[in-house]
Amino acid sequence: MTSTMPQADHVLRTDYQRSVAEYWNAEKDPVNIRLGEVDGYYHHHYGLGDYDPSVLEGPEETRNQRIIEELHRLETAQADVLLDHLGNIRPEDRIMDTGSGRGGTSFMAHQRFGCHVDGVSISQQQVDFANGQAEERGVSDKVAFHFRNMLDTGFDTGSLRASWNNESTMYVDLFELFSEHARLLRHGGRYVTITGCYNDVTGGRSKAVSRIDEHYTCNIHPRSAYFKAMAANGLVPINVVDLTDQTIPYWELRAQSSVATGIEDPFLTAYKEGSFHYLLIAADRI
Ligand code: GPP
Ligand code: MG
Repeated sequence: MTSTMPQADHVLRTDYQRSVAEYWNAEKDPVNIRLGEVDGYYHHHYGLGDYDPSVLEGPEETRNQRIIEELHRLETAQADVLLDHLGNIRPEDRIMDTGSGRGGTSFMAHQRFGCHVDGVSISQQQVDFANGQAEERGVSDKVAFHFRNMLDTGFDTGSLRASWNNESTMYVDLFELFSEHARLLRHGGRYVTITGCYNDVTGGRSKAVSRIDEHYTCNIHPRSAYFKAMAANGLVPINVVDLTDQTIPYWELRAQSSVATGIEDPFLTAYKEGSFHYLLIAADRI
């Protein structure tokens, strides 16, 4: 047995968590790597805003690259919207990215606020990749990634000014998740999530939403679950923004790209039929 085994057993507590970790440890999808290579910010979330239609025109030899750069610009715009909702963060504050992927949002947060950022992920591969990026950027004293479970991070109670999940809540129980965020945040601290959730009003999980779950091995929650779990854990929403209309162009462009993965149609169907929303929720810890 290697010395890392007991730690892995501690972080990955269920067969489900182990299968999610396995998925992300193996993931090398061009839609994420090629986009990240554009400027070194590697994202694991989708995009926001209108795309420039001229990327689809012009010389055929550079068309793919133009689309990749445009998709990346929209993904970066999404992270900026999330950071816009974190409130007034000062350089001496500590903030946390739970489900930090390859680190894109964490590095943008550090660049914007100059504060200490910790990221946690159950994928050792992602943690190692993101820490390598921190070294390369010369910010490893301020931005650090940890092989930890977002439901039990081990960080100090009341230590954070802000925390967020950028498209990672669909892997966990929301009551357990918000209990941990509430523990980590100090009074008045801000929590933000951008997530895909299904629409209670149209009924249960639609076929398109089920296909998304199947694709990522995740479990998309209903919209109502977010507010119940926040209310139960002292997190009081201050902003709820329906970003659905703003993310549809990203999926339309992605569907026409060389890096499409096959999940574009279910997203477009789910959003357009109204069974699914792309939602931002910002909440204060009371
Ligand atoms: C992955 O981003 C995001 C998720 C797995 C969460 C699912 C999100 C919902 C809104 C339901 P990614 O950038 O790794 O995905 P892809 O490889 O498809 O670009
Ligand atoms: Mg992606």
